[in-house]
Order: sequence, then C-alpha cells, then structure tokens
Amino acid sequence: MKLTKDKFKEDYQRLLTELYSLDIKDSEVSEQYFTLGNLIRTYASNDWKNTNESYLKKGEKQIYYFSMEFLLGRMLKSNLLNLDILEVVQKGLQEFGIHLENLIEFEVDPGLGNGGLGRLAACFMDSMATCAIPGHGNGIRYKYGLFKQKFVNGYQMEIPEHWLRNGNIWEVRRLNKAVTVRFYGNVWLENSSGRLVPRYENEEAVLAVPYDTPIIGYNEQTVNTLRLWSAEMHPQDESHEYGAFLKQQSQIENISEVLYPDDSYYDGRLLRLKQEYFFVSAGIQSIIRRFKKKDLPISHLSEEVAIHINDTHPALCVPELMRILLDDEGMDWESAWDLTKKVLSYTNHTIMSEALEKWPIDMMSTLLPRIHQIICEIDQRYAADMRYRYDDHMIERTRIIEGGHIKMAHLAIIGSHSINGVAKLHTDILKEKVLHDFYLIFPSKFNNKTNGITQRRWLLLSNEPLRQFIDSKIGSNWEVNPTDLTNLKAFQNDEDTLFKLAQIKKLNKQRFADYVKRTMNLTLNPDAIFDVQVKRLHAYKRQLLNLLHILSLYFKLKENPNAYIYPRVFIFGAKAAPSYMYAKQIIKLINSVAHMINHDHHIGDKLKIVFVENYSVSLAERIIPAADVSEQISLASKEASGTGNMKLMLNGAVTVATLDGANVEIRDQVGPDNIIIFGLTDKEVYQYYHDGSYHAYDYYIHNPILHRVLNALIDGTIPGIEIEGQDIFDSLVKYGDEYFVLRDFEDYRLAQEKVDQIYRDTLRWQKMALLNIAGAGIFSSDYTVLQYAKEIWDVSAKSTQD
Ligand code: GL9
Repeated sequence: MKLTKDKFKEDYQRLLTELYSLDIKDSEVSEQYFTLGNLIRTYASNDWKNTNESYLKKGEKQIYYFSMEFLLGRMLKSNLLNLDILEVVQKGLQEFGIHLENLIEFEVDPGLGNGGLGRLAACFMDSMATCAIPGHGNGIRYKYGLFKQKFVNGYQMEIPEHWLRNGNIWEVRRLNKAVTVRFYGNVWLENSSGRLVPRYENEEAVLAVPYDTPIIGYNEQTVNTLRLWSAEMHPQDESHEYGAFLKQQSQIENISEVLYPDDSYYDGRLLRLKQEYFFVSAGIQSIIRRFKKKDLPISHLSEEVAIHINDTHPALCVPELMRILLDDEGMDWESAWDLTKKVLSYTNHTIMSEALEKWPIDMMSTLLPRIHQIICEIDQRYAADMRYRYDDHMIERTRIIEGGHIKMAHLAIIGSHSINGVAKLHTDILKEKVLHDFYLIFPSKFNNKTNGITQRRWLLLSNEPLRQFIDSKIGSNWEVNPTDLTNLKAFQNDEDTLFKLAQIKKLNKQRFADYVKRTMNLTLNPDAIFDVQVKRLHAYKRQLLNLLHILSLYFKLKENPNAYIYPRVFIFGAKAAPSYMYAKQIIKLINSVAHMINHDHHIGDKLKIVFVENYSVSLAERIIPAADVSEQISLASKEASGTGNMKLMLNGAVTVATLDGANVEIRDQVGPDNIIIFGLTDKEVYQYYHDGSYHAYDYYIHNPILHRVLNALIDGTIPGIEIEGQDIFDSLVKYGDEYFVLRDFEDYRLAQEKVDQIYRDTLRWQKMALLNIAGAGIFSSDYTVLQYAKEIWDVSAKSTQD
C-alpha cells in the first residue's frame, strides 16, 4: 500500500490518543503495540473486504485448508512486510522515539501447533495469499496453545501458555456467523415422503463461534482469512439452573481449551475426537452457507469449493460432508459420494505407525451416532464394490472399519480424489510400502507435493543483513520469484562475496550469542562453528546421535588436551510431548552433558552446548540465521519431509544429513559437494527390517569410541543421570536400538570430521553456504501451493503482478 511517513505518524498519533487518551511520550510498550496493531488492521481492512467480495462471484473456486494446527508465529512484522510499509513505519516510530523491535518483541507468539505440520499450514496461508489463491484456513482457536517449556534441574517442565491473556489484536470475533455442532444423543431414520431422514433426540448442542484473522498477501491486494472456531455454550442451554449451567459450560468450553501436545503420538482421548468433529462440522457448515450465497444448485459444489484435509485429524470431513449432502440437501447416496470425493483431498505427513489415528467404534457411535452410521455405510459399500476386483485379504487390509476400530487414513483415502506425500521419497515409500495396497487400488489418486517454506518469514524478516546483501548482488526479484536465487551462483568463486557472506554470518552469530548471554548467562565464541539441531524431540530424529558425537569430541579432548578440534557450539531446541518419557529422558541427558561440558575449564571455548528453553517460531527466527551447520539426521525413511532443513539452507547453513525426506531433494539441488551425507539409506533400513540382521550390541563391542561414549551413560561420568543414562543405554545396547543410532554412529562421526576440516577453509565453506542459498529458492511454499492449486484443487492463481 502507499503510505508516507508523515501520514503514518499522523494516523498513529491520533489513534493512540483516541484509544488511550494519552500522549505518545506518556505511553508504554503495550499501548504502543496495540495502537500499531489496530492501525495495521485498519490499513488492511479495505483489501480484506474487497477480497471477500470478489470471492463471492460464481466460478471463483474457494480453497479451505482444514488443519488442527496453525503455527503462525508473531504477526506484527510479517504484516508490515506484506503490506510493504515496514520501512515507513520503522522510521516513523523512530521519530517518536519508539523502537519497532520492542513492539515486535512484545507480541505473544501464539503456539497453536506442535511443529512442522502446523508451521507448514502457516507457510501455506502466507503463500496462498501472496499468490492470490483464494485459500482460507479452518481450525481451532485454542485458549491454551502448546505448553511453555521450562528446564528444572535439566528436566522438562510444562507450563500452560495463556497466549490470549492480553487479547489478540489480529482476530475478529464474528458471533453472527456462529453455527451449531451436535454431539451424542440418539438417531434413527424415518421414512418421509419416500426418503429416509434422520430424527434426533437428546443431543448436546455446542455453539461454534468463529474468530477470523486476516492473512495479508505480499502483493498489495489479497487478504485471505484464517477462521478459528471457539466452543461456547449454546443459547438454548442458558436457561439451566446455575450450578448445572456452570458445569456444562466448562465441559463445552473444554473443546477448544487446549492444543494436544502430541508429536506423532496417537492419543485416544474422547476430547480429541470431539475437537476433530467440532472444527470439521463448523467449517463445513459455514462453507455450505457461503456457497449458498452464490445461488447455485448443490451439485455445483465441487466447481466452487475444494476442502483440503491436513493429515488425518480432519478426516471426519468425509462423513460430515456426506451427512450434509444426504440429510440436509436431500441428495441420493451415489451423487453425494461422487461430489464428496471431488471436493476433498488429503495430505499424509508421516509414516510413523503410532501416528495413524484410529478410533474405537463405540466411542464414535456414542459421540457421533449419525456420523458413525455414515462411516459404516461407506465401509460396507467400499467392501461390496471391491469384492469383484480384489481378494478378501486385500479388502480386509484396506477397509475403514477393522478390529473394532475406525481407521482415519483409510477413510481419508477412500473419501477423497487425491492423496499426497510431502517429499518425493516419502511419497515413494507411501506408494511402495505403507499404503501399497491403496496405491494398487487407486494409483491415480497418489501424487507428491514436496513441502516448502515462505521466504518472507524465513529470510526477509528474520535475516535482514542477508536479505540486503542478496539484493545488492542480484536485485530483489528473488523476493517474489525465489528461484532467481540461483543467480547467486555467479558469485561462487568471488572472494569478496564469500568473505562478506562470512561477515554476515558472524554478525548473526554474535546477535544470537548476545541473546544467549542475556538469557542463559553463557558466553559463546562467535568464531566457533554454530551447529544447530532444532525440531521436536523424537527418537527417530536422533538428537541422541548428535549427543553421542559431542561426547566423543569431549573425551577426545579430555584424553588429549592438545587434540585440535575446531571450536563448536552445539545448539539444541526441542520440546518433548509431555507423555513421551524416552524423549524427556533425552532432554535431561542433553542438559546434563551440557552442564558438564560447559563448566569444564579444560574445555573452555572449544565445546559449548546450548539447549534453549521453549523452542518456538520466534526462537527459530533467532537461531536459524546464526547457523553454520544444519543437523538433519533422522533415520532414513522416518522423516516425511522436514522443513527446518529448508529454512537453514536458505540462511546459508551447510546440511549434515541422512538421505531422508526432503534432504534428498536438497542434495539434488546443491549437488553432493555442498551437503554432507552419511548413514543408512531407506532401502538398507528396510533390508534390515526384512532380514532382522541388525545387532546393535556388535557396534557397542567393536567400536572403541562408541564403547567409551556409551559407557559414560552408565559409569557415573555424567553427573545426575543415573536412571536416564541406564535407560537410554539399555534402549541402544540391549533393546535393539530401534532407530539404528549405533549403526550410523561411525559414519556420522566421519561426516562431522569433514565439517571440521572444511570449515577451516573459509572460502570453501562460504562457497558451500552460498550454493545452499542459491539452491533454496525451489523450496519456497509459493511454488508448493501453486502446485496444489493446479494439480489437486483445480484452481488457478490470478497473476499477482496486475
Ligand atoms: C510432520 C513430519 O514429521 C515432517 O517431516 C514434515 O515436514 C511435516 C510437514 O509435512 O509434518 N508430520 C508430523 O506429524 N509432524 C511433522 O512435523 N509433527 C509435528 O508437526 C509435531
């Protein structure tokens, strides 16, 4: 938008006085922040209104991205950037003596997601708005986001995060758009003029109230909507006796109270199923209501609407859309089923079997009796349809209801026209292994959409020095067309460029070091290699492998104080699901090793471990620009894609990786000389599974370095880990080492020696860094959503340039 500094200053001053009856000089950060937030919303409001109006036209197909999680991160700076008023506002505030940085830091980081899956949904929101795709989010407005992590004596403690305490400047509550979602009760079908219609009794009605957040595109016109639903007491129940009222109120509000802090771990609680149905039903009802404004017959729904199911959590879209088409719209089964499949599409985000949701039949039939009926019918018709084409085993393996459970992935696959994985390797594994039967039955439904990240948040906003530097080299067109970053390759042998790149990295490292000094009172040497592993804590991601290697360096230095290793700072950030004991033990172990090493005066600057508390989007924005090394070391086949790997390469970190997830495509982009690959391949892992020939114990016995390191877990070397050390030791040495940590250890150690060697040659290292930045453009989520739009949602993006 066009905004001059003087106009901004005038607006800002007036609004602050209107809101708080104060002069700027007497205002505090909170007042300054809320004034700016209000003003930004006003600036975006016309575009928001116009975008919405244009979407009501016939033929303007709308995309609805259904997700349990949207991990947005702070919005203030991103909104300023996307409105193209960041600089004007910064300067204007400066003249009032206000530092924009302080207002940015004041904002609470809303943690409405656990990790990659939720953050992907947020990147997609930003990219859809930027690419002028009519794409909206649909989710839950949790009162409590992901827990706040604290370390107490090295252990993770979880503290509730009441992110709404100060209000949320970005959302608009729209009570007039509320819908009713029904649970429990009895249902039966009655004949009404030749058609079976459901009759209900004793249901529990919940009011779903939407809160809309504008998603501002980086294109001066599009403002899409993220709609998050909050559960409230239904007005019909407000006449109850007061005690009963309060009880029921808290039960109902529970539905949108808290985000499940799971990482791939299936938690079978009833409340989770309630949450899933709650936002699915509310979302679909509001979509249908909006569609009806277009005055078209319901059979046109698939021309006007696409609904995307992000992982299986919203898979109840299948029976819920069927319910509405059958019961409310009076369609026959076949037409409703065809339409449902045309509207819906599904993304799978993991092959971890414990994450594949299934619900006990009884729970479904009690909580959602009509939905249960519909699922049973879908299942029976599926089995009947397949009977002539496949044998009984195949049908048993693929049907939705089996062993007293409803399998949500099967429901999503059978009920939608597209299923995609999130990286090439992941999609291949789905086709060949995990969902092989379905691939045989529905080959044309399967496709790949490799994940992406928004270059705006992950470079323009978070790494301004690098952004300016890139602009000075190749102009700024890469900001809207990120594959233009390949133009940087022209500078790969230019010493001046490479030294400048090194300087920028050092500046970012110094900034992070200052933060660590301030918050943890730990001094870091910015000339050391900053080696980063930030992601959820999970055994398959193998933070443990990283730690064992650190211990091997430590013992090397202890045994030979003159051994020369290049100084390193190992940086960890990770939350563990509160019920995931093994992950929590690993956290304790890392913290104890950190304490031991950081306080060992003989080690000094040579090794430091920083485990940041409460890893979050805003911490990622601080850490990633400062990374030299990106650790992507999951057991091959387990990490569906990863997206941190893309953020880190974009910021010039060199990746140490297994050939897993999108790491494979990163290698293809940068070439094998600019990434350090180690470890088993997915094929080798499957081979081990096949012949059962992995014996972790042999690696413990035969590798002296590993032997020494593992013994340290149980011989008292590391203070304070008696129980954890033994349990982790046993998991590796005695109980099979499920994720092949010991098998990959030696190869990883050698890969790390390579890092140490190459880093000594600044020009060589910075050339790798440069080529990583140059190769990262393809991983922009702008391209990813354009592919979804074209190949799955059947909608074309309007030109963003007109
Ligand atoms: C995940 C995968 O594990 C990641 O590899 C992938 O990059 C993202 C996004 O596709 O999805 N699936 C999953 O359940 N999580 C992922 O990160 N977990 C969390 O979001 C906590």
